[in-house]
Amino acid sequence: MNRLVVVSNRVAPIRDSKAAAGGLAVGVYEALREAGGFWFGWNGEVTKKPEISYETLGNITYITMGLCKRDYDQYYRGFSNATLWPIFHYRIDLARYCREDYEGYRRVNAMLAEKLKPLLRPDDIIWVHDYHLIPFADACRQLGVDNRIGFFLHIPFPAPEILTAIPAHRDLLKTFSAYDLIGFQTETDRLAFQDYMTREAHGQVKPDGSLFAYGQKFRTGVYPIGVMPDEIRRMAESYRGRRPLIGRTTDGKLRKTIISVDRLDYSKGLLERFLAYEEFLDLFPEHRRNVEYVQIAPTSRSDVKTYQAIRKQLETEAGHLNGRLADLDWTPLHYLNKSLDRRTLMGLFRSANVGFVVPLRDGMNLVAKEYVASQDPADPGVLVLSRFAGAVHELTSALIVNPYDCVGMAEALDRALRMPLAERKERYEQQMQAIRAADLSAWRDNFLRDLGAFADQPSALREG
Ligand code: ADQ
Repeated sequence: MNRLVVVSNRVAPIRDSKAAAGGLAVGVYEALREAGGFWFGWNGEVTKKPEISYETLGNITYITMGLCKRDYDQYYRGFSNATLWPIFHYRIDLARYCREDYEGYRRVNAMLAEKLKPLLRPDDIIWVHDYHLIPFADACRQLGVDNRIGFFLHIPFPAPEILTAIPAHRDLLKTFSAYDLIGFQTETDRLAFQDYMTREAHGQVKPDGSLFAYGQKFRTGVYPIGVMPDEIRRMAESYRGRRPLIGRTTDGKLRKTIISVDRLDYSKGLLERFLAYEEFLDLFPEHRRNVEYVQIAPTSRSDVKTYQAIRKQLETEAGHLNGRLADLDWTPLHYLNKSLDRRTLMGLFRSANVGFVVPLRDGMNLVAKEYVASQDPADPGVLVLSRFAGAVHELTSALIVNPYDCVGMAEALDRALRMPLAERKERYEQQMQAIRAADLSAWRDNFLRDLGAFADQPSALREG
């Protein structure tokens, strides 16, 4: 078995997969735990003297380093999160571009490639993750690295009309051709990428489905990231008996609950959902006092300006909603800016009647899958899901809503809360089938299988 080398922006040694927050970390960890290898990237620290450090836990070695302030500002806070993130989520209005940031982004990718190169063996397979590291393979190739290198994009890939708003799009997109395989969450994302390569870069789709552009042949594929449904269910079940306090009335009865869990990010549509919930309480006043909505949203990227602005808006709307509607014994909205451990989170999902997952744009959205996988099959809750989450391609029997349609979302909440048990069960079973068919192991195995298909002739295949 070839050794697996994973490269991702942020690397934090995982001591317990149950404690690891989120899909990327858990997925990569599981892949590495089986194959053995190392995980390479930034340790999350900003330091004057970035030094490499090594830590081995089981058969995974974590090789990490800090970033100096300038690199952090230009590569991470600047081009990755103030240019690429908004544009890839269709928010040109929030994007900021400056040449120095782009140069810093390229420079940090080159620096990381230089640090990685001496650690590589010829038959290592390199798997690079996400938008921070698009030019990473190109930087490796320039240093003579001939290993197989695959890339997986966790976020959406935008239509070329949006993408070309990045002044450096030509230089950036060319670097994709240094990969052997590029993976996307959905076919929509893959087609948008192919569209750019054929229309903007004058590339061709070969009869075998691969792309030829910039003098290179490379493959693309769709690998929807999944969850580990059995583990989630076990975690959720083990929470039983310690039912969360939310939803309890003063006379001990349980109110119905709606739950949302997201990083505090403008792409997640948090403001839109607060407004829709208020609309729901106005349109259907019979639900007042009988329902509570819990939004858990730990702050993220709080030193990027747009994130500070959205946080303020949410605080204002949450205060307004509760101020207008709450009573001594009823708080309609619980808004928590904190992280919870996964077991508690899965327990909360299981106890909530509705999972309200309505991002404005999302690569996949694992919370949607986690919510469904946490449910009690005998009495499952209802998933209300945005048509703009990648997960909608698989979870077709959720209640699908348009997050820009406030009244439509309010009506969906009403419908979800009233849905009869038989219908809830039927929808739940269909969603579980999809979740099992594309679980986390399938994501990892299919991607690595396809990347491994280049084993016999790595460089020959790469030249058209
Ligand atoms: P994210 O944008 O972070 O991921 P998501 O897919 O929902 O979005 O994953 C978030 C993960 O963090 C989930 O596993 C969730 O349970 C966990 N999480 C969120 N809030 C939490 C909290 N308060 N406490 C503890 N855990 C919390 C990016 C892309 C997505 C894509 C994933 C994986 O933006 O579209 O699905 O990567 O590819």
